[in-house]
Amino acid sequence: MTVTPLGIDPATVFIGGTWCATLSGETLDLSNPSDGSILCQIARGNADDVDRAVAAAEGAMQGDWGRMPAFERGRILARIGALVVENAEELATLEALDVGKPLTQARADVTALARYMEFYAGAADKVHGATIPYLDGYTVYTLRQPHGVTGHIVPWNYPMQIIGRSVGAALAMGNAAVLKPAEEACLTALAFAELGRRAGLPDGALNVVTGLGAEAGAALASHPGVHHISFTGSVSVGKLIQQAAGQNVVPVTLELGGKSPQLVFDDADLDAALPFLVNAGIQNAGQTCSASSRILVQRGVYDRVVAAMAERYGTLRAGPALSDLNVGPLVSIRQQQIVTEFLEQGRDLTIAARGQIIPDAPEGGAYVAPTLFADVPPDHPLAQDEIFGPVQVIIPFKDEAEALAIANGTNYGLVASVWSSDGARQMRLAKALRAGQVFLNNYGAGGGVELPFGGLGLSGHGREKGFEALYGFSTLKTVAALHG
Ligand code: TXE
Repeated sequence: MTVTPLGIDPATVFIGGTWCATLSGETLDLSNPSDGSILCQIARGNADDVDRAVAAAEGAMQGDWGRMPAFERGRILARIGALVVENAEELATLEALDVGKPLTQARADVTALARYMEFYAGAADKVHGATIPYLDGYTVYTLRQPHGVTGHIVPWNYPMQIIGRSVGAALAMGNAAVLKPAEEACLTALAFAELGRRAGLPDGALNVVTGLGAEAGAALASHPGVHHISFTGSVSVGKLIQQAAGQNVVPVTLELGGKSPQLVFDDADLDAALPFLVNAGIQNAGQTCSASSRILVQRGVYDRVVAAMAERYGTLRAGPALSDLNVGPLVSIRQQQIVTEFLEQGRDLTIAARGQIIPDAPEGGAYVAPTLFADVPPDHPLAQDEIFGPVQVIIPFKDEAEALAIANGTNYGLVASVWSSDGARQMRLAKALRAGQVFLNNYGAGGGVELPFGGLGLSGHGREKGFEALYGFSTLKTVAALHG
């Protein structure tokens, strides 16, 4: 099978508005995690290609793109959003094949990408500075301006969503973007660039260089012509990105995953909570930065919650992405190995339930049976480390203080949720939980593109999504005129 996203040769890169070969002509295999087959060859871009892409982006900033009125940028983003909707089924299929995501979940990602484009289309001309009252004889105001060339290093778990929130916001603010998608899943990044071209993005406003992290990614992160880096991925690479950006003293946005808890109190509406408890853990086979991998349950309802979650796990089926079961394969055999090693570390723990890999799942697929552990000590590696697979741990607690200590007892701080009918408790915990976002009696709030998103601690820093992202993708200039 050779896949051609929207008719594009996937072994090319997109630089200066043109699909072209890399300078080296080298390629990489892109594999299908559902069966281990090769989907196609992708370009193995390297530092030379990144150089060309950064130069093209700088050219766009000096040219039509840099001079374009904000409302025109918004119109182009709106056209991209419309094209995303027009090509929804092809985009969903590409994402499903490439990531291993069940088709229904891939379709939801297409919808999110379209929403990001709509949101940032509307926001493009609504970010402005302020006038500041000052000494007599002065007029002082601020200008919000783009950084210039922004680098976007994107992982494989939600390519479309992460491109939408990061590249969408950067373009809305008038930056010129260089996107380095993950080598495991990059087809929708290519499709996105093609839609941008068709929607009328000026040459160089968006450039895409596929390739390996240690080659194209590292070259982009350390490039002196890049003025802002946004990275979503592992903690270890996040640290490298921050160091590289530090060499050039440019700002970074890091979104590095988490170990996000849901706290279920005795007074919670369990019927409302139960679907969220499991879904937030197994969506995208648990390969979600905001996955809820820890379920903290108060003693009074503990047995009921464990039994109900176990029952749901018993119904989970893992199989090929296009058969659209609840769980797909992991993105790669490497990721399957990482998760399998975690499961090994849990061999002394209590397995409350496991889902099944369907019997006719292809041999070469990267499948892991969804696994639910109960009675897990809060300091166990499975309760501390990001697993990034369809694995959840349940931890009992006796009271609010203990729940809070356990919830805050990891080095991460991305998401937390509280299930309780006690309003005062909700408010106390919303303040005290160490997380970039806290959900009360829900988890994820449907993922709305309007909601700022980001973490604390090892989960990273900076905020993407919503209006907040536009501040991150811009710089503030103070202008003070002395006119007497
Ligand atoms: O991530 P990497 P991996 C976590 C998750 C997962 C683990 C490993 O726990 O099990 O990370 O995944 C690019 N300079 N998350 O190894 O390597 C790479 O090409 C510049 C959480 O796949 O961080 C890809 O585009 N770039 C996470 C991107 O970084 C480099 C999503 C992510 O890859 C680079 C993914 C380098 N030296 C993994 N090395 C989340 N927060 O959602 C790699 N890259």
